[in-house]
Amino acid sequence: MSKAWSREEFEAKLRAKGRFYHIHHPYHVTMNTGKSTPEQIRGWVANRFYYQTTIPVKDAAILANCNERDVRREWIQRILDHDGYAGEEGGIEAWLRLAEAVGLSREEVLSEEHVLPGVRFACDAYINFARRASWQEAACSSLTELFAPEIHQRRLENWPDHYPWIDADGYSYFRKRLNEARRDVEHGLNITLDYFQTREQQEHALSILQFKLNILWTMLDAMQMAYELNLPPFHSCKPVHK
Ligand code: AHQ
Repeated sequence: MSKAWSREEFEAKLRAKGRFYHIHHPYHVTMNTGKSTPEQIRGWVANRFYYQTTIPVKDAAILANCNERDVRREWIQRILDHDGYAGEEGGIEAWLRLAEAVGLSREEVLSEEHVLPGVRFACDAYINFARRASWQEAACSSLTELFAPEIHQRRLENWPDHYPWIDADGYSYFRKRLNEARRDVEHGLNITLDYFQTREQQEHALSILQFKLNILWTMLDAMQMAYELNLPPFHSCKPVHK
């Protein structure tokens, strides 16, 4: 078996996976270059809401599997960041404000009526992975956030000019996430660099990160089919005669 990578080399290999990050997905490039229609933006916000609601459930699964108090006392912050607590509305509530800012109603987003099958399956795969995997493996899967600060920053820079019709109040989620992602990824990276020691374990960590990159990419594939290519689920099936 080949020699383990040094800590620096291992971190560099993890960061090199950024070339597969969903910032490079055509759907995201279209949004960030101002070419998305309001329907395509609304489709993305309504579907990504489902992803946001799965994050605290995923993080609770990690806590349930984690027997280390020092790790739990830091990891639990992620649940509070999304669900909120007395005096802090939380990310899910902020995402609902983004939804209203792009012209969706809270009810239709909360109803999940717009959530595409492919998006649901990808998000549910993330939760089920976190339930079944070791807490260290699940921590490693959150490392796509190594690349997240840039994606939030790009939206804050580009969307207001490209989409003047979006109420700027909706952007608070991206601003909030900038700092939270940086803090979270510091913790997740240290867990990963400490835990995956042998070359085989390090390669396994890279495949876990690829699995999560696949989740993010697949969500946008489903949205591209439905909202850009006009090939929503069952598009080829005979319409039901009312
Ligand atoms: O808003 C995002 C978020 O709260 C999280 C949690 C984290 C995880 O635990 O996997 N990943 C993540 C991400 C968020 N936003 C995505 C985006 O493109 O806005 C990026 C995504 C990630 O990089 O995994």
